[in-house]
Amino acid sequence: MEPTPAYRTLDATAIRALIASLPTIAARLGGASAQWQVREVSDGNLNNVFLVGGPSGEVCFKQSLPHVRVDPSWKMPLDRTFFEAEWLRAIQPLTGGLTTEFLHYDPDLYVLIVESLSGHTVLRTALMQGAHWPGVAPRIGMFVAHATFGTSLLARPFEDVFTARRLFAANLALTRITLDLVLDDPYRDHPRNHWHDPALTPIVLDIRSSAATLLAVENLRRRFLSQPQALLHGDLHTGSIMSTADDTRVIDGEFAVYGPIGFDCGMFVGNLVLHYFATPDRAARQATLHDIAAFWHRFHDEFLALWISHDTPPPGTLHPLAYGPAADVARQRFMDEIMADTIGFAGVEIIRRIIGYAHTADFDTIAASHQRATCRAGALGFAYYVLEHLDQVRTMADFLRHLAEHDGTGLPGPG
Ligand code: SR1
Ligand code: MG
Repeated sequence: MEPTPAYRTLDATAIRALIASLPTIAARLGGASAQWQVREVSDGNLNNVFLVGGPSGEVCFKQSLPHVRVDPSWKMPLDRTFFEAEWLRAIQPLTGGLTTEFLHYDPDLYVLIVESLSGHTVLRTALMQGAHWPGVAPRIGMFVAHATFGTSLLARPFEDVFTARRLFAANLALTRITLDLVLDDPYRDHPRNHWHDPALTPIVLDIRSSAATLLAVENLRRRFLSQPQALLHGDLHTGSIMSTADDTRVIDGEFAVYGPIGFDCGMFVGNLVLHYFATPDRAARQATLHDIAAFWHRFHDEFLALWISHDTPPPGTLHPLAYGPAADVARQRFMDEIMADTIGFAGVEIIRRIIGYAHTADFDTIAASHQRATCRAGALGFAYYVLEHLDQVRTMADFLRHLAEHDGTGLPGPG
């Protein structure tokens, strides 16, 4: 897709001028536009992001670039802010205060303006700084339960769901990125892949020659493309979450697409596992195990509660669907399917963050390079084990038990 004639990448002066033309947002900032501070905070791989502040308030200003921000030679269509705006409009009414407030979208400039969260910290950064906020993981469980249940056929007439599926099915460029970077490239030679230490190479070669692992990945790839269960965030890593101890927001929904619910759960769990292996002490690792369990239980219980309350007819009325014991079994099967997907997608997320294109900063806190390599090898080996033994890692309890037992970090034990 070529930029429209009106498109140009905006600098601080142009950002002030654009916001000055939007009375509601200008009023939110207060004062005269010349006074507004424009601060670039671009952090992700794809877009320009600025915080624009005036005497009375601040907003977050995001603009798509015609290329990947961190690699201008990788050309990209601009429509990702459109999909992020549509995702926000779809999930905000469902998820209460767990995301950012939508303020404005400009379809010519591909600009999205949302509430600023400058008092919050990116969750990955907070975790790397040693913060432990036990409320965050269950809040993300609530977020995923409400966002996915509320956009699924379980909650909505098929006409609404099919219309939304058609809209988000056009998010081709970012869905292609997910397919390539998460589900394809790490399992073959590709120039985008890289890893930091040659000590990881034997594990990479083992992964690529393990029939069970490749079959598991192929199955996940098929499920990602062919199970449009609900509207996904599509990139729910710890860099897509901003938090304080008491307030957590999911941001950056530009990868939104209909897909299997376990994809979002697996992205979040996979990133907590990366943090687990990068964590310098056993008490902190224990806390991460609790976070993963707390996320999963809150997601599971909330999703089921929403479903049961939606299916329960008011007293004295007839309900069009079968319910009773058969409905309980059907619900349990669906939850088990989400759990299996969660485990599988967590595995591929861990692998791609260590040997694929887009790594994460979690391991950068470990000073010694040999120890960084050992910790990365621990995470990679764990994900490989999970994918190769999905028949034995069938529940989140299995997953957590294997994680706790997986002693591949090379870090000192207690005492
Ligand atoms: C080229 S985009 C690379 C990665 O950054 C995004 O946040 C997604 O995780 C994507 O896979
Ligand atoms: Mg992002």
